[in-house]
Amino acid sequence: MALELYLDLFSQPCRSVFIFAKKNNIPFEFKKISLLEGEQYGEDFGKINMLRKAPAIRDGDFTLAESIAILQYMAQKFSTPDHWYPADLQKRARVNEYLAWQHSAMRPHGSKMFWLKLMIPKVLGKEAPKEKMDGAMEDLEASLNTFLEKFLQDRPFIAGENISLADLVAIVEIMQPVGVGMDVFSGRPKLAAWRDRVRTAIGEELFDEAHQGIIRAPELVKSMDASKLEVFKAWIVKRFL
Ligand SMILES: N[C@@H](CCC(=O)N[C@@H](CS)C(=O)NCC(=O)O)C(=O)O
Repeated sequence: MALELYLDLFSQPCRSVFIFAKKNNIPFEFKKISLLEGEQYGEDFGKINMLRKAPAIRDGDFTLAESIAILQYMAQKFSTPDHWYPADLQKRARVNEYLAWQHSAMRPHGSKMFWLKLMIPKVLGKEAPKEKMDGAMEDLEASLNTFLEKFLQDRPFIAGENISLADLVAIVEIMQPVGVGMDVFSGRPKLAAWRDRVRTAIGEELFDEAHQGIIRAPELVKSMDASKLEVFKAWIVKRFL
């Protein structure tokens, strides 16, 4: 039986799981879970992931949450090419180092721009306060600088000569603010060159397929019925304002 992948490609960790499975020809069934429509709170999804977050997977009677755990599970189960999650102790440690860091830096900082720039105006009907935007921008810039100085340095990819899970997890997060119109690559030629290498390694068609939703996010969100997004109001105020 094929893996069931529960995904919404608006979500960065879902894109990494989607790209990894497709790139490695892992047979799977795409189970769309629409986060903005609140499908993660439904009874059926609760049985797949009680954390009520996407991505999640089902492999027979085994279910798994958390994108990093899912990527590692797929890499091991399907014996994907070594470069994704190298067996070499220190190369793997380099990948793990980035995967551990990004949870509390690149991920929240990229994601925050998406909510402040796009979702807050839509849900609350007003722009996010300037000081919140400025603070979020500072955090994102700091994460991008750390990414370049500490994690990428002068290497083609985070763990060396080849793409790994670390680059995949990084690119999907860095593309989130791009989706709301921020050109994070402008003025950062090393970052832009790395993005091009990652896109080529993944395959341009697959990269673009995974990101087409987020690139069109402003247009898609604009056409959404704001009353359906009411459920996010309290959460946004608590988390971002
Ligand atoms: N640490 C988790 C994060 C998953 C996560 O935060 N998913 C978000 C989308 S990017 C989600 O499902 N949000 C729905 C919600 O919080 O209601 C992972 O890497 O899989």
